[in-house]
Amino acid sequence: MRKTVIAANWKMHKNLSETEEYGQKLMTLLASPLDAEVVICPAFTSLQVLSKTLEKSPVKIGAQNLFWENSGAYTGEISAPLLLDCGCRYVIVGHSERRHLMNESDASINRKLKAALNNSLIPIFCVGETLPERQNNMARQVIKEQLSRGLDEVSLTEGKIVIAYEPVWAIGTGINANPDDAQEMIAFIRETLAGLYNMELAQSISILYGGSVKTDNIADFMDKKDIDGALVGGASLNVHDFARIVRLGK
Ligand code: G2H
Repeated sequence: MRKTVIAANWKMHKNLSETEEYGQKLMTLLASPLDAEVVICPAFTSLQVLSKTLEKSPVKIGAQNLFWENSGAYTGEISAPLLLDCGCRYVIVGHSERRHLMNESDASINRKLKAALNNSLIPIFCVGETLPERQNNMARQVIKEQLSRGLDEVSLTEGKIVIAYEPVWAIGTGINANPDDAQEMIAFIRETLAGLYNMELAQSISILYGGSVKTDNIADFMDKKDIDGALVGGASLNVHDFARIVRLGK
């Protein structure tokens, strides 16, 4: 049985008071037992306050990025031990906004995945093709390369990583992927993981869909057999919408 994971990616939104208010409201909205693992990934500046606000709740905290060294003269960077100290259990690695806006390469993503795993943080490793890549029938090849390069020499055991399939053309555009297409690509990701590792491990890894997930489409994604949850951006900023997505995503 794979774990259902519903993760919020707040991106560069919410100040400290908005974070605290959201956390308190979420506690009341998700007071009854949860079927899914719920993860909130706020900006670095909100990690500590959110972790404190949610300390009595089963909701987990994640960061949106990390640096691969544990400490040192790396101005502006944040390490895995610093994230753990703020209460993080998860960290997003390789989000397309970082790949495209900050020029993150598969090689740097690989170092970040290793740093997260070496420090017992669970990476939410994002992969996804752009629209031209999809239109040129290159989606599978791109995803396969992102997975094999990102996971190069990464040893994995059950429960240590979550993968998110986020087609770049569906991110923040309001245009979600067709759930059948998402299922097909996520099944392909699982097949690729089976080739890189083994079928048993591939079957145990939770693979999420991300890209314009909302209250009115989450159930269609969750109906698909290989889709184990969602990485939710814009719709996670409203606490009522996010709580609804969590309940619909079980
Ligand atoms: C994709 C997603 C969250 P949104 O970036 O990672 O954002 O749901 O706004 O498309």
